[in-house]
Amino acid sequence: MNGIEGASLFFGGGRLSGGPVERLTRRIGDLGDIFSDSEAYARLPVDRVVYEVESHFPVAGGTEGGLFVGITYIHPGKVGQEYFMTKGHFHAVRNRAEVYICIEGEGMLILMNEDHSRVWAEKMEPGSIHYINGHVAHRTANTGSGVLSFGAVWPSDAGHDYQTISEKGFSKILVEKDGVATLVNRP
Ligand code: S6P
Ligand code: ZN
Repeated sequence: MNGIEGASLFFGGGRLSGGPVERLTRRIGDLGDIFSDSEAYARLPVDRVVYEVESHFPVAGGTEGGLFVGITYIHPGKVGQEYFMTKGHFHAVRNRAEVYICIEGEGMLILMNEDHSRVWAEKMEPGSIHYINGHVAHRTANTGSGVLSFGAVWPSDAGHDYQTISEKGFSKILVEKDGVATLVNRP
């Protein structure tokens, strides 16, 4: 043995493999509280897949100093005029930052400050790298016609606060307006 080892994790062919990988699927039926147009939402099949996440957790959740890594795949689609998107969250430990690296597709990273007074977005395209400050809520939307996929790396003690978003939402939503992805005030 020469002491050289392969990586324990590998991303290729649109899939994370190698080390232990946890897979999560979010379907229309799981996302009732995030989309604004409830009539358009009710017309979609509850089992339609909106996004999938593959994550590798090398240490236990809550461990200080470790990192988690994941790949998110958002399918193309809209609920009314609002693009398919992730639930979105703050980190439970608010000062924990995160990095996203876009792999494939077209999308937007939607960000909101802690008192919900400001929402802004960054364009995601293959190769774009996004540093998400701690204290900032983040969600991603697929604005293209194919799958949007991106890698994420975040601290193992960050945790997720979904509750605040499910109760109050983001103060702006991303909709298609005259063919262009546009942030508008939440109706
Ligand atoms: C975790 C990181 C991503 C998201 C994933 C799904 O901190 O931000 O892996 O978990 O994009 O989004 P959500 O909002 O449903 O967790
Ligand atoms: Zn996060």
